[in-house]
Amino acid sequence: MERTLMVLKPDAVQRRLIGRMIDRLERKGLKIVALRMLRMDESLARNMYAEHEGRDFYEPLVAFVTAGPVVAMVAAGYDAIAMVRSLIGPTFGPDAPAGTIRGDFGASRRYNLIHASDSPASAEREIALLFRENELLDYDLLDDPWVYAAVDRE
Ligand code: FUP
Repeated sequence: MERTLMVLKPDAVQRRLIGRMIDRLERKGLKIVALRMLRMDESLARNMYAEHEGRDFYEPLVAFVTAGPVVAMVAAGYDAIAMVRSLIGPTFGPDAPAGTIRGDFGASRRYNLIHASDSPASAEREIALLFRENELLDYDLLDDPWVYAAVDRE
């Protein structure tokens, strides 16, 4: 199983969307293995988005994600990284198709509601930034045998 990090950003918290966003991940079949609410400080935000340092949107992005509480979570599932990326949709609401989180809830080119890891390497790095290994829970969900068939587990 793959693990991926998601951050429900300050606009999602302020707009009372976190329940509906988590619901979409759960009903897809993803298993939440860690979840906590926090206020990102500047150094955590800069570190999380280090690959964008120097870009014109970097400072506004850091200001945005530190502007209020966020919900950080780790989900596990087969192919979880790609699956979550397709659930959240393209970076900005105006471009994101209906049916995706950003497409259904977002209308901004700055406030884009959710972050999700885009590769196994970034998932590993980002999970370590926000959670300790012993905070990632290892447990079974009773419906897993009906969420995934044998072919999905190969
Ligand atoms: P995504 O992976 O879809 O979250 O998007 P990127 O990794 O390309 O960008 C990371 C964050 O930078 C996005 F959430 C939003 C922000 N960003 C901008 O504000 N302007 C841009 O032109 C590109 C990204």
